[in-house]
Amino acid sequence: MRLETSRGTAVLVVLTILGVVASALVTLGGLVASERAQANPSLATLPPGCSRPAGGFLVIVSEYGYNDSILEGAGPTKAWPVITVPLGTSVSITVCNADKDQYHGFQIANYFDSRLVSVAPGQVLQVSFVANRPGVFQIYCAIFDTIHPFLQYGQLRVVS
Ligand SMILES: [Cu+2]
Repeated sequence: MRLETSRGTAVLVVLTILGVVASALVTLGGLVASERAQANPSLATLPPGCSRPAGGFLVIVSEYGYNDSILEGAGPTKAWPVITVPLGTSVSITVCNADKDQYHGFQIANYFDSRLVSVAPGQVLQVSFVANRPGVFQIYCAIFDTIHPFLQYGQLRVVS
């Protein structure tokens, strides 16, 4: 009986220690992520011509994803980046690849997916279309790159 109790206590102590370590790691991870965001070198070295089009949207692709989607925690439960436009809008999106050494893809389901698009390091891509179909459309990368799984959670929301 005594043994059972102390074994239970020992398990509780181990679990408590694991909990403390886990929360410390989460805190540390958050700090590191925000430091990396602040120190993000891609923002200092945008390709020439990389600016938000008048009335439009700017997407910067870097080793941190689409507009830092990795640092933002983009995933199955969090869309990032999200572009919302009213139905019938002429949409302009400038996509800049600020990554120094990798190609990254850019597609929008239904609106910009008739061919495979890869953006070279330092390249700026202009995308325009009329948002003539309402709904939620995935913004994603369709070519191989090392951060590919993180480039799947953008959304275009066309609202009527
Ligand atoms: Cu990819």
